[in-house]
Amino acid sequence: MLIKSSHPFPIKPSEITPESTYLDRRKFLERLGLTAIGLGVAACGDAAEPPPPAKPEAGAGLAPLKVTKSSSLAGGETQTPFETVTHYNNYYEFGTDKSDPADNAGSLKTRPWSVAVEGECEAPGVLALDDLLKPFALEERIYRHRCVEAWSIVVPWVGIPLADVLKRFKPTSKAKFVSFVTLYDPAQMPLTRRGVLDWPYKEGLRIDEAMHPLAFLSVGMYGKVLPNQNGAPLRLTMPWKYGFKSIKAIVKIRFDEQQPAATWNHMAADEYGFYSNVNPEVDHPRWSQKSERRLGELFKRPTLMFNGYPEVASLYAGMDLRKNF
Ligand SMILES: Nc1nc2c(c(=O)[nH]1)N[C@H]1C(S)=C(S)[C@@H](COP(=O)(O)O)O[C@H]1N2
Ligand SMILES: [Mo]
Repeated sequence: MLIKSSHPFPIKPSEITPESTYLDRRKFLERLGLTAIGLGVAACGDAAEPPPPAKPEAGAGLAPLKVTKSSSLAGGETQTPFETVTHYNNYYEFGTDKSDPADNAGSLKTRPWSVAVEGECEAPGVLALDDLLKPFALEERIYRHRCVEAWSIVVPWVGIPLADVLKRFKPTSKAKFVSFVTLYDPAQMPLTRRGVLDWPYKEGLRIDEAMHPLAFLSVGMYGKVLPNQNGAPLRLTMPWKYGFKSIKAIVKIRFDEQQPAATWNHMAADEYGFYSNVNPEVDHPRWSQKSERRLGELFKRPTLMFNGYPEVASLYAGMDLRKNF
């Protein structure tokens, strides 16, 4: 979803391109520490250079979280290093380059934080995040996470099944969908003033998708509180859907009767469907979805149907997944 121009306003769908294109290759290799090898740059002659200052421990300063259980739900695949997952982000409120969120999101104030729950439910309300979380034990879920741009990571998230949280608000029979809204605070997110997306960032799910046991609300990862660039203090984690469904910094949850607006779907409905299930058989109009690059790996690997979570298939029984992409 990289946008070519730095001031694309108004943006055209044709200006949104996948990250892993030629232009970004250099940066991508740098992140993997491969430029010296890949470009044949010799490291000789640098003997006089002082050693780089010792880096603080990854995630230092983030509070550790107590988890009651951990489920390995990525087929035993290797976890992507914390450093990679925290320095290669999509979070357009803090800039459109992959390194921008790590540079810019640190100043977001994540406490006090409240979440408004409204719409078709018997017990709506505005809750302090800590009160929202209080009744629940935190668990760890190791999930694959695949961006529509055809890169992927494996992350040990910490949080709560989304269904457990939603049930607390007693959705009525009219609640056919659930929508989520990100904080929109231009004072804390100055780059939103450039336009780029139609803020606040919004996403939505059908209620049965939201109630599926794999649907997850994350408050942490790698055993610690979420870094701001990864969506602190509360983000959705939908492992069988493209990454953009996993909305960050949630301030509002709403039960809807009608299908809600979703940011990327609204921006370019022909490119980003409402469902956005990972599907190697349905290409993005401008690039293939058949394979992906796991960050840290050199070669592409095949993309799996529903990102390797076939247990969600029954949610879509009888649906034409080419039409409902
Ligand atoms: N509010 C908000 N949420 C967002 C985004 C965003 O730009 N703004 N980007 C999405 C996209 S495209 C992806 S791939 C994931 C990235 O999550 P990560 O940075 O934790 O890997 O966040 C999603 N959630
Ligand atoms: Mo993404």
